[in-house]
This record gives sequence, C-alpha cells and structure tokens, in this order.
Amino acid sequence: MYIENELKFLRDPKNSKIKDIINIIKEADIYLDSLEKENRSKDISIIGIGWDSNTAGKPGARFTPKYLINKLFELSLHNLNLSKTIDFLGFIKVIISNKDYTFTNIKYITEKLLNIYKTNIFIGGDHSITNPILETILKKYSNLNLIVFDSHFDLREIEEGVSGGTYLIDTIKYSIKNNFNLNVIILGIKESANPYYLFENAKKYNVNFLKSFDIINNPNLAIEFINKYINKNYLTYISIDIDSIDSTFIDCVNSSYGVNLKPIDIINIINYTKKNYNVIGIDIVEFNPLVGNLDKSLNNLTEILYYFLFV
Ligand SMILES: [Mn+2]
Repeated sequence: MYIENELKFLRDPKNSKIKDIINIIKEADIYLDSLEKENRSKDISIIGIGWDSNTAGKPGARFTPKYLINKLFELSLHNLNLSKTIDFLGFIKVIISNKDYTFTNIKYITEKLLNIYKTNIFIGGDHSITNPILETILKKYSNLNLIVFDSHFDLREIEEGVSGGTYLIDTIKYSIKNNFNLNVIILGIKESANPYYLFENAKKYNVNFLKSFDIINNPNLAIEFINKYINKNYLTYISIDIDSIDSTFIDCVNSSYGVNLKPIDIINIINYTKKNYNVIGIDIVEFNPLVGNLDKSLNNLTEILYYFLFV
C-alpha cells in the first residue's frame, strides 16, 4: 500500500484512544427521550454549551467545547477495563445573543440529564451557564453543595448589561426566594480581582471562601476547608472557572491574574471530593481559545478532565 486515506505517522494498532470507549451519541434528543421513558440510569454524560454572549470581555469561549472534546478524544487510554460508561451527547443548542432561548434549553436538557446520569459534565461557555444548570439541580433536590474554583466571587451587582460576574448572586437569590439551600465554597479568590464590597457580599450571603495564596502555600488547606464546610447530606456540584489557574499553565482566558492555582492542585482537590462526596455534576467555564497559547492551555485543561474521568 503506497497511498493511505489519512496522513499517519504512527501505526500502532494497540494505541487505544479515549474516543474508542466513549459512546458518541448521534441522535441525542431521541436517545435521551428513550432512556427517560424506560427509566434507565447511566453513569456519565459529557455535553458542550458554546454560550459566551454574557461575557463582558472578549467572546470566544463558545469554541471551547469543540476544542476540548477533540483533544480529549485523542488522548491514550491507560486502562481498557473501565467500569463506567461515558456518553458524549454533543452540544446544547444555543442561539448567540438570545439568552432566554438558550437558558431555557440548558434547563430543559439538564433536567433530563439529572433523571438519567449519575454524573454530568458541562463544557462551557462563559460562567453564566452555571446559573441555569444550578437552578435546575436546586429545583430537583432543594439542597446542594457548590464548590467553585474561581479568582472572583461573581457576586457583582451591575446596573445594566450582562456579565459572567453575576451568575452566583443570581443563583443565591433564586435559592433564597425558593427556600432552597445552596451551600457555597469558593476556592482561589484573588484580592486583586475583587473590589472590597464583594468580600462584604460574601459575608452577607454566607459564602465560604479560601484565597488563592492560602491554597498555594498549603494545598491540604483546601481539603480541610471542604471537609469543614461541606454538608454531607447534600449532593455536590463543582464549577471550574479557568481564571483560577496559574497563567503559566493556562492563559487562554479573558481575565488572567498571574500567580494562581496549579492544575495538579485542582486535580487533587477534585479527586478527593469525587471519592469522598457525591458529585453529580461539574462544569468547565471561561476558557477562551481565541486568546493566549492554545496548545499549552488546552493540554493542561484536558489533563484536568482526563483525571476526573479516568483516574
Ligand atoms: Mn472568574
């Protein structure tokens, strides 16, 4: 054979890749409907949400799901005996600049996913997508632990326009209004990223937080903090804002704050939480492939997702 269909540099038939064990679902709407109807339960879903119309910075996070999925699929699989099944469902339909349509869609799909999957992985998008996901989870379970990796509180009170910096205050207000219990733990707060009144808002709304430098100086502190403040009777959701990661590792982000958490710290904290508490969902938000060094940043981000799924 002198000509091949594909350009190949490595011919290793045993080079098993992630995409070989993930179920790539073609007709996800029909698939989810039939699973729901038959009351079937499944392990893990992965779904993209390419929404970035709420960013005050440079748009681009809408492209993250595609890049991240492609990168993940090409990684090697170190263990063929996976006990869990993973479905990649595709991308939630978004209409850029139509927030009502898009958020209604996110809620509609999230509700279905909660009925079927034990763990759901949402790949954003800007941080505003976390709001419709959390509102749907709270509506179903009433109580929830939320662990956030973020340089920001996202408790801003803006006068006009849209911003990713308000998702948490919006969700907390929704939770209070409906008598739900949202127990918030933020890891990675940077002083230089938050005006004084947000520290006051954190206090006012009982948001427990650890500063970035405290975790950098003592990574075990984050685990002690989680054990202290988590409610063991609640399910847990994790939200990873990429701006909590040191720019040496990931700089594909609109608002970068230099010295910050290392990917290995985040991997260890997530792994501990996953093993000790009931994590029903996780999102990755605010990664922007249109700024920074994409190759480097994507490698580091994919590692976090790989270790959450396979190790
Ligand atoms: Mn942030």
